[in-house]
Amino acid sequence: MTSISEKASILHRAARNQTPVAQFSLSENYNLESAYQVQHELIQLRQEEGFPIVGIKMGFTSHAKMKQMGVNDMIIGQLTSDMQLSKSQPLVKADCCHPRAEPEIAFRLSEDIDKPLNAQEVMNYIDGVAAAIEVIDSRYENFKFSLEDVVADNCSSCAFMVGQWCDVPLGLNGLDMIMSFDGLSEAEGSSDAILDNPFEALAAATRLAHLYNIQLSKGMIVLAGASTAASFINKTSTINLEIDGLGRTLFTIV
Ligand code: OOG
Ligand code: MG
Repeated sequence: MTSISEKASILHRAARNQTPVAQFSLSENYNLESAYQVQHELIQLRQEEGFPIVGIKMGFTSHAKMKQMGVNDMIIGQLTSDMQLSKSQPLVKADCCHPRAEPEIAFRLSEDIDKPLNAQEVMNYIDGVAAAIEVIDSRYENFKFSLEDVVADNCSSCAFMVGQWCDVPLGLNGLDMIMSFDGLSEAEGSSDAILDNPFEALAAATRLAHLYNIQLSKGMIVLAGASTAASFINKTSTINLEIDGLGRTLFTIV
Protein backbone atom coordinates (compact mmCIF):
# COMPACT_ATOMS: atom_id res chain seq x y z
CA MET A 1 0.00 0.00 0.00
CA THR A 2 1.55 3.32 -1.05
CA SER A 3 0.66 6.52 0.80
CA ILE A 4 -0.97 9.57 -0.77
CA SER A 5 2.37 11.42 -0.87
CA GLU A 6 4.21 8.43 -2.29
CA LYS A 7 1.65 8.13 -5.09
CA ALA A 8 1.99 11.84 -5.86
CA SER A 9 5.76 11.67 -6.02
CA ILE A 10 5.73 8.48 -8.16
CA LEU A 11 3.37 10.18 -10.65
CA HIS A 12 5.35 13.41 -10.64
CA ARG A 13 8.58 11.54 -11.35
CA ALA A 14 6.89 9.48 -14.08
CA ALA A 15 5.83 12.70 -15.82
CA ARG A 16 9.19 14.39 -15.44
CA ASN A 17 11.15 11.30 -16.62
CA GLN A 18 8.64 10.25 -19.31
CA THR A 19 8.53 6.77 -17.78
CA PRO A 20 5.05 5.30 -17.27
CA VAL A 21 4.36 3.33 -14.08
CA ALA A 22 2.00 0.49 -13.12
CA GLN A 23 -1.56 1.48 -12.21
CA PHE A 24 -1.99 1.63 -8.42
CA SER A 25 -5.42 0.01 -8.64
CA LEU A 26 -3.86 -3.27 -9.84
CA SER A 27 -2.28 -3.79 -6.43
CA GLU A 28 -4.49 -1.90 -3.98
CA ASN A 29 -7.92 -0.41 -3.48
CA TYR A 30 -8.29 3.30 -2.94
CA ASN A 31 -11.25 5.59 -3.27
CA LEU A 32 -11.99 8.72 -5.26
CA GLU A 33 -11.51 10.91 -2.19
CA SER A 34 -7.90 9.75 -1.76
CA ALA A 35 -7.36 9.96 -5.52
CA TYR A 36 -8.21 13.68 -5.41
CA GLN A 37 -5.85 14.08 -2.45
CA VAL A 38 -3.07 12.56 -4.56
CA GLN A 39 -3.96 15.01 -7.34
CA HIS A 40 -3.72 17.96 -4.92
CA GLU A 41 -0.26 16.83 -3.74
CA LEU A 42 0.86 16.28 -7.32
CA ILE A 43 -0.16 19.83 -8.22
CA GLN A 44 1.61 21.08 -5.10
CA LEU A 45 4.84 19.54 -6.48
CA ARG A 46 4.37 21.41 -9.78
CA GLN A 47 3.74 24.64 -7.89
CA GLU A 48 6.93 24.10 -5.90
CA GLU A 49 8.77 23.94 -9.24
CA GLY A 50 7.46 27.47 -9.90
CA PHE A 51 4.40 26.69 -12.02
CA PRO A 52 1.15 28.22 -10.71
CA ILE A 53 -2.35 26.89 -11.43
CA VAL A 54 -3.84 28.59 -14.51
CA GLY A 55 -7.02 26.61 -14.95
CA ILE A 56 -8.90 23.36 -14.71
CA LYS A 57 -10.07 20.71 -17.12
CA MET A 58 -13.06 18.45 -17.30
CA GLY A 59 -12.67 14.85 -18.46
CA PHE A 60 -15.14 12.31 -19.83
CA THR A 61 -17.84 14.82 -20.73
CA SER A 62 -18.56 13.01 -24.02
CA HIS A 63 -19.70 9.44 -24.73
CA ALA A 64 -16.85 9.07 -27.22
CA LYS A 65 -14.26 9.66 -24.48
CA MET A 66 -15.98 7.50 -21.87
CA LYS A 67 -16.25 4.64 -24.34
CA GLN A 68 -12.64 4.97 -25.47
CA MET A 69 -11.29 4.81 -21.91
CA GLY A 70 -13.89 2.46 -20.41
CA VAL A 71 -15.11 4.77 -17.64
CA ASN A 72 -18.47 6.42 -17.01
CA ASP A 73 -18.01 9.32 -14.65
CA MET A 74 -16.85 12.88 -15.14
CA ILE A 75 -13.55 13.95 -13.60
CA ILE A 76 -11.80 17.26 -12.93
CA GLY A 77 -8.07 18.02 -13.19
CA GLN A 78 -5.87 21.08 -12.72
CA LEU A 79 -3.78 22.95 -15.29
CA THR A 80 -0.45 24.55 -14.37
CA SER A 81 1.44 27.23 -16.31
CA ASP A 82 4.05 24.81 -17.68
CA MET A 83 1.27 22.93 -19.52
CA GLN A 84 0.10 25.93 -21.53
CA LEU A 85 1.69 26.24 -24.97
CA SER A 86 1.99 29.87 -25.98
CA LYS A 87 1.49 31.03 -29.55
CA SER A 88 4.02 29.36 -31.88
CA GLN A 89 5.50 27.29 -29.07
CA PRO A 90 5.90 23.65 -30.19
CA LEU A 91 5.01 20.58 -28.16
CA VAL A 92 8.22 18.71 -27.36
CA LYS A 93 7.33 15.06 -27.82
CA ALA A 94 10.39 13.89 -25.89
CA ASP A 95 8.83 15.52 -22.80
CA CYS A 96 5.83 13.14 -23.02
CA CYS A 97 5.29 9.39 -22.58
CA HIS A 98 2.61 8.57 -25.19
CA PRO A 99 0.72 11.79 -25.95
CA ARG A 100 -2.74 11.99 -27.50
CA ALA A 101 -4.58 15.07 -28.81
CA GLU A 102 -8.19 16.08 -28.19
CA PRO A 103 -10.45 18.75 -29.75
CA GLU A 104 -11.88 20.95 -26.99
CA ILE A 105 -13.59 24.23 -26.13
CA ALA A 106 -12.05 26.58 -23.53
CA PHE A 107 -13.78 29.12 -21.29
CA ARG A 108 -12.18 32.05 -19.44
CA LEU A 109 -13.57 32.97 -16.03
CA SER A 110 -14.43 36.63 -15.48
CA GLU A 111 -15.03 36.16 -11.75
CA ASP A 112 -14.20 33.83 -8.88
CA ILE A 113 -16.75 31.03 -8.48
CA ASP A 114 -17.23 29.54 -5.02
CA LYS A 115 -20.48 27.63 -5.44
CA PRO A 116 -22.04 25.13 -7.82
CA LEU A 117 -23.81 26.90 -10.72
CA ASN A 118 -26.12 25.66 -13.47
CA ALA A 119 -25.58 25.98 -17.22
CA GLN A 120 -27.59 29.23 -17.36
CA GLU A 121 -25.77 30.84 -14.42
CA VAL A 122 -22.23 30.03 -15.61
CA MET A 123 -22.71 32.29 -18.63
CA ASN A 124 -22.48 35.28 -16.28
CA TYR A 125 -19.08 34.18 -15.01
CA ILE A 126 -17.12 34.00 -18.27
CA ASP A 127 -15.74 36.61 -20.64
CA GLY A 128 -14.24 34.45 -23.38
CA VAL A 129 -14.67 31.22 -25.32
CA ALA A 130 -12.03 29.70 -27.61
CA ALA A 131 -11.03 26.64 -29.62
CA ALA A 132 -8.50 24.57 -27.68
CA ILE A 133 -6.46 21.42 -28.21
CA GLU A 134 -5.61 19.37 -25.17
CA VAL A 135 -2.68 16.96 -25.13
CA ILE A 136 -3.24 14.16 -22.64
CA ASP A 137 -0.48 11.79 -21.58
CA SER A 138 -1.20 9.11 -19.02
CA ARG A 139 1.62 8.35 -16.63
CA TYR A 140 0.38 4.74 -16.51
CA GLU A 141 1.67 1.94 -18.70
CA ASN A 142 -0.36 1.34 -21.87
CA PHE A 143 -2.55 4.39 -21.14
CA LYS A 144 -4.74 2.12 -18.94
CA PHE A 145 -6.29 3.14 -15.63
CA SER A 146 -9.24 2.98 -13.24
CA LEU A 147 -11.24 6.12 -12.47
CA GLU A 148 -9.23 6.58 -9.23
CA ASP A 149 -5.91 6.10 -11.06
CA VAL A 150 -6.67 8.73 -13.69
CA VAL A 151 -7.90 11.24 -11.10
CA ALA A 152 -4.71 10.73 -9.07
CA ASP A 153 -2.70 11.31 -12.26
CA ASN A 154 -4.36 14.72 -12.66
CA CYS A 155 -6.64 13.35 -15.39
CA SER A 156 -3.70 12.70 -17.77
CA SER A 157 -3.11 16.48 -18.15
CA CYS A 158 0.04 17.24 -20.15
CA ALA A 159 -0.27 20.30 -22.39
CA PHE A 160 -2.86 22.53 -24.03
CA MET A 161 -3.13 25.30 -26.60
CA VAL A 162 -5.90 27.90 -26.59
CA GLY A 163 -6.81 29.92 -29.71
CA GLN A 164 -7.97 33.52 -29.92
CA TRP A 165 -10.59 34.35 -27.28
CA CYS A 166 -14.05 35.15 -28.73
CA ASP A 167 -16.95 36.98 -27.09
CA VAL A 168 -19.30 34.61 -25.28
CA PRO A 169 -22.07 33.56 -27.69
CA LEU A 170 -25.62 32.93 -26.46
CA GLY A 171 -25.31 29.28 -27.37
CA LEU A 172 -22.59 26.77 -28.22
CA ASN A 173 -24.70 24.07 -29.84
CA GLY A 174 -24.20 22.45 -33.23
CA LEU A 175 -20.65 23.70 -33.81
CA ASP A 176 -18.54 21.42 -36.03
CA MET A 177 -15.13 20.67 -34.53
CA ILE A 178 -12.51 19.36 -36.95
CA MET A 179 -9.06 18.34 -35.77
CA SER A 180 -6.46 17.77 -38.48
CA PHE A 181 -3.03 16.15 -38.34
CA ASP A 182 -0.70 17.54 -41.00
CA GLY A 183 -3.63 18.93 -42.97
CA LEU A 184 -5.67 15.71 -42.99
CA SER A 185 -8.86 15.37 -40.97
CA GLU A 186 -8.10 13.17 -37.94
CA ALA A 187 -11.19 13.59 -35.75
CA GLU A 188 -14.52 15.27 -36.45
CA GLY A 189 -17.11 16.00 -33.81
CA SER A 190 -19.77 18.43 -32.75
CA SER A 191 -19.92 20.67 -29.69
CA ASP A 192 -23.19 18.85 -28.92
CA ALA A 193 -21.13 15.79 -27.97
CA ILE A 194 -19.97 17.70 -24.86
CA LEU A 195 -22.84 16.94 -22.45
CA ASP A 196 -25.32 18.08 -25.15
CA ASN A 197 -24.18 21.64 -24.41
CA PRO A 198 -20.62 22.76 -23.48
CA PHE A 199 -22.01 25.17 -20.85
CA GLU A 200 -23.13 22.01 -18.98
CA ALA A 201 -19.46 21.00 -18.75
CA LEU A 202 -18.67 24.33 -17.12
CA ALA A 203 -21.56 23.85 -14.71
CA ALA A 204 -20.26 20.35 -13.89
CA ALA A 205 -16.82 21.89 -13.29
CA THR A 206 -18.30 24.21 -10.66
CA ARG A 207 -19.88 21.21 -8.90
CA LEU A 208 -16.76 19.04 -8.92
CA ALA A 209 -14.50 21.96 -7.97
CA HIS A 210 -16.75 22.65 -4.99
CA LEU A 211 -16.79 18.98 -3.99
CA TYR A 212 -13.02 18.47 -4.21
CA ASN A 213 -11.75 21.82 -2.93
CA ILE A 214 -10.45 23.19 -6.19
CA GLN A 215 -10.47 26.98 -6.46
CA LEU A 216 -12.03 28.66 -9.48
CA SER A 217 -10.59 32.16 -9.81
CA LYS A 218 -11.04 35.06 -12.18
CA GLY A 219 -8.85 34.68 -15.25
CA MET A 220 -8.67 30.89 -15.08
CA ILE A 221 -9.09 28.73 -18.17
CA VAL A 222 -11.60 25.87 -18.11
CA LEU A 223 -11.32 23.07 -20.70
CA ALA A 224 -14.75 21.52 -21.27
CA GLY A 225 -13.56 18.04 -22.30
CA ALA A 226 -13.04 16.41 -25.68
CA SER A 227 -15.89 16.04 -28.17
CA THR A 228 -14.31 12.98 -29.85
CA ALA A 229 -12.02 10.11 -28.87
CA ALA A 230 -8.38 11.18 -28.45
CA SER A 231 -5.81 10.53 -31.21
CA PHE A 232 -2.26 9.32 -30.63
CA ILE A 233 0.37 11.81 -31.76
CA ASN A 234 2.79 9.55 -33.62
CA LYS A 235 4.64 11.00 -36.59
CA THR A 236 2.39 14.06 -36.77
CA SER A 237 4.14 17.41 -37.03
CA THR A 238 1.23 19.90 -37.01
CA ILE A 239 -2.13 19.71 -35.24
CA ASN A 240 -4.91 22.09 -36.14
CA LEU A 241 -8.41 22.50 -34.71
CA GLU A 242 -11.14 24.45 -36.44
CA ILE A 243 -14.45 25.17 -34.69
CA ASP A 244 -17.44 26.76 -36.44
CA GLY A 245 -17.69 30.36 -35.33
CA LEU A 246 -14.92 30.07 -32.71
CA GLY A 247 -11.91 30.07 -35.00
CA ARG A 248 -8.91 27.83 -34.87
CA THR A 249 -5.83 26.91 -32.94
CA LEU A 250 -2.75 24.97 -33.95
CA PHE A 251 0.72 23.96 -32.85
CA THR A 252 3.68 22.04 -34.17
CA ILE A 253 5.38 19.03 -32.63
CA VAL A 254 9.13 18.64 -32.45
C1 OOG B 1 -8.34 11.23 -19.20
C2 OOG B 1 -8.58 12.65 -19.60
C3 OOG B 1 -9.90 12.86 -20.33
C4 OOG B 1 -11.23 14.52 -21.74
O1 OOG B 1 -11.20 15.55 -22.42
O2 OOG B 1 -12.21 13.78 -21.70
C5 OOG B 1 -10.00 14.18 -20.98
C6 OOG B 1 -7.82 10.36 -20.31
O3 OOG B 1 -8.57 10.03 -21.24
O4 OOG B 1 -6.65 9.95 -20.25
O5 OOG B 1 -9.11 14.99 -20.96
MG1 MG C 1 -9.36 16.60 -22.39
